[in-house]
Amino acid sequence: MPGLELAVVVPAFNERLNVQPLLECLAAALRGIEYEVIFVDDDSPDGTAALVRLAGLHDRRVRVIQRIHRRGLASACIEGMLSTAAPYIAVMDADLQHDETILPVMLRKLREENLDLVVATRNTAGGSMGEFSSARVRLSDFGKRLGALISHCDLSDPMSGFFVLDRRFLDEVSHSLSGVGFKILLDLVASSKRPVRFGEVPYRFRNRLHGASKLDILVALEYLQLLLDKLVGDVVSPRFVIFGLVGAVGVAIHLSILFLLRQVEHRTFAFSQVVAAFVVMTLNFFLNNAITYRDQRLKGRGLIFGLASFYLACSVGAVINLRIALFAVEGGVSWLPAGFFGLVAGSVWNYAISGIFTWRRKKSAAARLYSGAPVLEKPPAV
Ligand SMILES: Nc1nc2c(ncn2[C@@H]2O[C@H](COP(=O)(O)OP(=O)(O)O)[C@@H](O)[C@H]2O)c(=O)[nH]1
Ligand SMILES: [Mg+2]
Repeated sequence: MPGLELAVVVPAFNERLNVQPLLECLAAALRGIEYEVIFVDDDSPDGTAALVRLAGLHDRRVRVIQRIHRRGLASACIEGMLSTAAPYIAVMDADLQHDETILPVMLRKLREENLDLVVATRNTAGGSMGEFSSARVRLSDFGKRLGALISHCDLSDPMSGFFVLDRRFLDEVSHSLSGVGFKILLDLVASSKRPVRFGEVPYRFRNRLHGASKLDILVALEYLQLLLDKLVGDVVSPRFVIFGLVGAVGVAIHLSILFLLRQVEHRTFAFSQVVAAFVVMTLNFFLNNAITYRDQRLKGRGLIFGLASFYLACSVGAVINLRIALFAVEGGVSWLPAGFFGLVAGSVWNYAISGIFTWRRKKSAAARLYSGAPVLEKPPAV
């Protein structure tokens, strides 16, 4: 029996209606190729995972990785790619927007030209952007230019989510991947320490038949996070940079409220300072929950506990800020750098403590199950 040649990794969120049509399209397009299809589902409420498992009962080439308490397109693709033994790996969307009939062409090109990667591109001659709004095309062009800067790779469609790669290339870059946001292709090429050998195959981007796009404004922020990680990720965590930016907005708002209450309302300094601090802590909490910790966003009761722990963490942070600044001033440092040191120390504290208590990762069911189990000295014999 010929061995497995190609794995098709399909990130999916609420794509129930597209599962069966996609499997049929792949079966027709990949006739003669030994392949498997791996859906990576983030616990879609519409039951996508259960449906894929049902399909897997009748077709052993089909399986699903169901991730609980997780979200993210790029990280889903990475986990799918790492889960297969196939020497060639394709990534494509579940929504039938990617034209599966060009997969054999891409695979042949990858093999015959000994490439790392073949990308299906939407905007070279012969390809098309489908019915995208002009604003979205402009945004995509802007992102593309930024992406080219960090990836040192002249892809004509670096935002494409449809490509085939050689497993050896994946192994080369897997430890450097950021796994943030929507742009897995950019992540892959920007993680390479050497020029990537790539090819391109144009295709016509189809319109969605079922389900809705998951792209929203926060995806743009995640893209920024990916760029940050690729630029400064070795030095400082991009999450900390975003936390710091949210904090900087907070400082500006704090000073504005203080000014308003003191100068316009003529309130006492202590009152104004306390009101400003509470408004800003609350605002920062919700901004961090929506942006910085988007992947671990707190909801419902968790939101209330989270807010309370954030108030507590930031109050201690404020004391540390003040102590350090005063200490520096007493040591002869002038007030501006002293204030800055205090602010940085307070922010590092807030970031560290809120990361541990406010947005602590939920323990997965598996982790809870195994937490009491003895640690194996040696891997079990297979
Ligand atoms: N596992 C997983 N898949 C996702 C997530 N967000 C989007 N997807 C899937 O990724 C693919 C592309 O998303 P889509 O919303 O169609 O993006 P668009 O084509 O750029 O509008 C689709 O197959 C989605 O179901 C996610 O958070 N987790
Ligand atoms: Mg889509």
